[in-house]
Amino acid sequence: MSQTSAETIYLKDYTPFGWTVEEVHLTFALHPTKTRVKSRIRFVPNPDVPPQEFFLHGENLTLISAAIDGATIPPKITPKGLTADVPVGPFVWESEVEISPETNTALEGLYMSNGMYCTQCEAEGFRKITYYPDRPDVMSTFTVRVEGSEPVLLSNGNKGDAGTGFAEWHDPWPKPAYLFALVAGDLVNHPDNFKTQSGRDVELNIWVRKGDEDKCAFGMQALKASMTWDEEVYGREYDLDIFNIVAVDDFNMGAMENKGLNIFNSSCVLASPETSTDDNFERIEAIIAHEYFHNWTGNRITCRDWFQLCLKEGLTVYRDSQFTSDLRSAPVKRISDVIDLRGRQFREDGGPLAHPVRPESFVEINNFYTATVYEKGAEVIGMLKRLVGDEDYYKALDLYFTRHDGDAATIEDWLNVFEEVTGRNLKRFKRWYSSAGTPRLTVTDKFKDGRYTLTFKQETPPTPGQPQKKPRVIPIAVGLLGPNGDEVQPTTLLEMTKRQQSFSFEGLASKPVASILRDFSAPVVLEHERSNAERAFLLAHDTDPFNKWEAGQALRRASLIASVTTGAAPDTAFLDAVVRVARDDSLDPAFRALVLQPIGQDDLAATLHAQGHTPDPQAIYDASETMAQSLAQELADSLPRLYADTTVDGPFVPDATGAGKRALNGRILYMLTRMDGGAQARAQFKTADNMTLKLAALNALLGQDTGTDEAENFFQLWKGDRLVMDKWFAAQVALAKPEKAADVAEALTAHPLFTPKNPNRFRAVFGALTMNHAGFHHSSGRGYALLADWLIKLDALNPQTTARMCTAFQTFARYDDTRRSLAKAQLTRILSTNDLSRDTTEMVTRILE
Ligand code: 0A1
Ligand code: ZN
Repeated sequence: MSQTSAETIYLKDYTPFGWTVEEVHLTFALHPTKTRVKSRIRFVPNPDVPPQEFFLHGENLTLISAAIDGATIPPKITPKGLTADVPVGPFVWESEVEISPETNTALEGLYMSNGMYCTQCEAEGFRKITYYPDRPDVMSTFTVRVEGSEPVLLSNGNKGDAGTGFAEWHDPWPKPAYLFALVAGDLVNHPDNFKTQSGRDVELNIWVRKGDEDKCAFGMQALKASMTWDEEVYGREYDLDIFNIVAVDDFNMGAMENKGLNIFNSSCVLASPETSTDDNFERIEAIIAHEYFHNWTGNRITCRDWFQLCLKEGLTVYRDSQFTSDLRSAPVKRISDVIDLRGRQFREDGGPLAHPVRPESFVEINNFYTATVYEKGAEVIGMLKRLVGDEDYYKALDLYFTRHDGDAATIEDWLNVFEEVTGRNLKRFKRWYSSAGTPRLTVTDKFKDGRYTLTFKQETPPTPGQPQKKPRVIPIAVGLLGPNGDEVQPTTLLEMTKRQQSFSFEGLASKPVASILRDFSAPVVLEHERSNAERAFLLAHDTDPFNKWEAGQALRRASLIASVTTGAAPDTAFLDAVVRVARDDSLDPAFRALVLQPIGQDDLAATLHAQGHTPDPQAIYDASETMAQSLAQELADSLPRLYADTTVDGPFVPDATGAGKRALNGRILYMLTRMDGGAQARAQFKTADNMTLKLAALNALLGQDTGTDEAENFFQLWKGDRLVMDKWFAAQVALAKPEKAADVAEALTAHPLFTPKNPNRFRAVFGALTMNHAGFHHSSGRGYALLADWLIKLDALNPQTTARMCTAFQTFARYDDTRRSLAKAQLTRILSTNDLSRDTTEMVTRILE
């Protein structure tokens, strides 16, 4: 049976902790199964809070001793912590507990990864290390002594005493427990240093397992670039003498911003041209920046409670996307972000897991590290910046940093600084934080006597617990093009505040073509009936790169939907327009690659569903294949020339220019492989000296159901490299034909290198299966059953990753009766598993509701 006692936590129930914590002293005596943790904590009653029972969180701890002001006490142990009678005034709490890092497969708290000790405390992992008020609004300075035989012993803050078998660390900045970290192991470092804008020297290190030293240079460069960028753009300087990054192989998420000691999933920091693709490099750069930026947005100013998670995550994602735009190409970054937003966040917002950017309740907070909190949270900040303008945005941020430094803050605090700086009332805008669901924005237009009028209507479909929606403030960036393609109205921002609203442009000689929602100025679905000729016109002439790309997408989408619903052949307007873009050497290769990129099949299923159809995954797959084949045929004559043009001379440099050309190489090679039986891809596979080109070749072959020899060769070459092996596992499943995908995945689970204990490996196989849309949703139900089998196994080891992977089922209600009942049967089977975790129970329950 699943756990039924899980309690729901509500935002409205927030009450502060009754004490402040003035100092925390921790001593760790490390041992794989018997680590001892001693704590000494000074508590001072908070005069502003009515007296309350003294309660400390604690889970899976063996209490050895507890004392108050030096006198041993018998605390009362509860399933979630302990309570004790405490003095009326300040007191010193001491305790000693025993924990077992080696058997901690949940990867939360203190655990071991390949012989190395590491921690993950966000959101509520610290309570698995010692008894503590484990909540983000309790902040304190920490002094930590680590005792162990490992050569490297790390914790947060600055270095203190160290000697054989021990090291001490002191973090002078008060922090919540979720930012605590400890690492111990036989590690080697890639050192460097940084001088801050005020002239302070900071020691920088990336710590890795022996053998990975040659994969740190890029991460270090990204770290230094991030430190400089945050000084230049936000005026934020680093505040300790040392900044450490550690790479660990077993990690549930991407990385963690622990104060002065960031811990990274090794896949998000280790990079080399031979083993990493351009996408990997860009992601690593962004994640290093993201974690570093948290030092101010998350650490110096943290969250009052976990409902405010978007306060740090939305803002930090927004900041890291600004950083990538500045370092690379802003339009390419924007288009990629929107593809990701539609693929993950719109999907979440349109299904049973929809929740507001600031949720109002949760059972397990780990289930709310979502695309909505992160990516939509960042979009909301982007809209705010558009509405108030750059100057006021940075003024508001300065005020936020000065006023709230050292605080555990709320969304109200965040919006207040904007209201103060701009004099605006943001009450309506705040609905973006409280209302779930993606607004649909319909637009109609009218032209008369030189006046062009756009009328918008907004409507947000109901989401769980929110049947009715109030209108939101929607910033709509619009530009107008004249009949010859010239821009007659440069981008202007319309501020929509009502359910329905019209905006007019005067003095036009003829009816213009409107480019609406430029730069994707709001996270909405734009419904705009227009002719393919208009779309092709925009693809050719729009000066806004996002909308230029979007016009191509609209053409492609319309053609695919027609193919799926009526069996129509790919639309020639689309084929002609895309061929023109592909051949246009004046356009950025990265942009051309994005125009050539297929629309995700899950995204098409969502569109079909929204239009009232029942999506058939196999039909969507067939239409996508036909489209790809037609495009390859249309472009056939140019493919060899285009392919040759993607050659990048000289050694591999993971910058935007080279990456753009290689992205186009991947697209062209994919088409070429359809036409030449794989000859060029085989040649590229043999000669490629970097992973981007090698993997592009392997993918092109696997996509045509060939490449077995290359896959074997790849395996022999890279079987000693964990991260490259993840690519090998994933590629085979992702590119398998629908009817084979589940079999391929199942066979790979029997491979000696497969293990469910490593989240990266588990995700390589099952993440790839769930992203193989027609394979996962195959009418046999094999995809559903296989995933359910493994989720049940994984839940006993690692609830967090299990719960996260359950999201593959969140769209099940879109499909036909057969698929729906097959999926439902698997979800019900998962839910009836004995001792199912709270994490997974919550997710499956919400999906089934
Ligand atoms: N705060 C980190 C991500 C993170 C979140 C939760 C975790 O465990 C539940 C681990 C890491 C970030 O935004 O990068
Ligand atoms: Zn973050």
